[in-house]
Amino acid sequence: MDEQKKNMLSLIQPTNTPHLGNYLGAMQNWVRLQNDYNCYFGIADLHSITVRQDPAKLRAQIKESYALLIAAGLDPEKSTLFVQGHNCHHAELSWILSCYTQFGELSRMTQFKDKSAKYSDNINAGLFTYPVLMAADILLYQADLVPVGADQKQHLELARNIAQRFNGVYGDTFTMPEPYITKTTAKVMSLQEPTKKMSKSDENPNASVWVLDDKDTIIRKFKRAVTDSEAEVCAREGKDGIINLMSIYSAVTGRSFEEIEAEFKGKGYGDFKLAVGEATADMLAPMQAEFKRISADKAYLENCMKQGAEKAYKATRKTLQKVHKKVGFVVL
Ligand code: AQP
Repeated sequence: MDEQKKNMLSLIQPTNTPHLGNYLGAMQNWVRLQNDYNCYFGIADLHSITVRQDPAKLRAQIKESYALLIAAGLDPEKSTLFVQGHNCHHAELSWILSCYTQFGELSRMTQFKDKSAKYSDNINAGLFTYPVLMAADILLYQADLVPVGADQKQHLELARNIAQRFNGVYGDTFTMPEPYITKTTAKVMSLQEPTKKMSKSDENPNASVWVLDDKDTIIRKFKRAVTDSEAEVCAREGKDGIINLMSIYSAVTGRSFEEIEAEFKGKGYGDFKLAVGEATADMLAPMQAEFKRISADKAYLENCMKQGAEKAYKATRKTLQKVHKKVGFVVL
């Protein structure tokens, strides 16, 4: 760990194969950030079981997501790449922090309201206390910065409130985390309902582009993307589908909206959708090839996971001991 650098932490849930939104909004940025910060990037397996998972599938997805982080360009030597459940400190701090979190605070979390409506047959306590575990993830690593999407802002605010409360009672214990917003973190929307974000749990097979989809599948999904009845590629109000495709094309090619409008002036949506599909598939191809190569080397992956677990454990031991001392536990 470089003391001069700030700490950054972010996790991804292994609830499915990551989609294009996870890649453009998170993974790609993480790769850019790994040289400038002490980075802790992890697979949030503990969070994922708030929704019922098939055990064999979950295990495969944890390994797949972990391999994808490396395939995307994260260096396990430079950053700490870990699986959350491999470091028991997360669950332990989460319990302690839950005793410093008010029931009312958790009741106000919009994600709890949304998810309990979506999974009404399984409104478990974990779904309710999920933000406390997220606070523990962040505070455990003394994270200065947390790259968050708009959907996670409320949870980060709660983590800050918990830290402030704890520090207020016991003196400086936790670093106050700040949100890290990158310019390129455009939210990728569903290809079928462009007012809804692209999501791992979307059941419509044409709504999300998975980062491991092959070129033909990617192009087919873009061709079926919901747009509008006009035929003009431009970012006007009410053209959510086209704006989403323009944002994706812009993120993938680096072109501005003006340049995109000029490129497709006088052309139909068919040409535009094909171009977005091809550019996306070409961007993902090197990561897919690298994923194939890494996944074949099971010993390498397991070794990286073990090293990541050790690094994560070591990085967080001091914080947890400090917390134990402050609350009055006997530290051996
Ligand atoms: N659509 C998106 N556009 C841009 N960024 C996104 N992220 C998620 N969806 C989009 C960012 O990806 C990181 C990891 O997210 P996560 O695994 O915690 O998943 P999530 O936010 O719960 O997203 P999903 O994929 O929609 O999962 P489900 O369907 O299970 O709720 C985060 O940095 C997130 O902002």
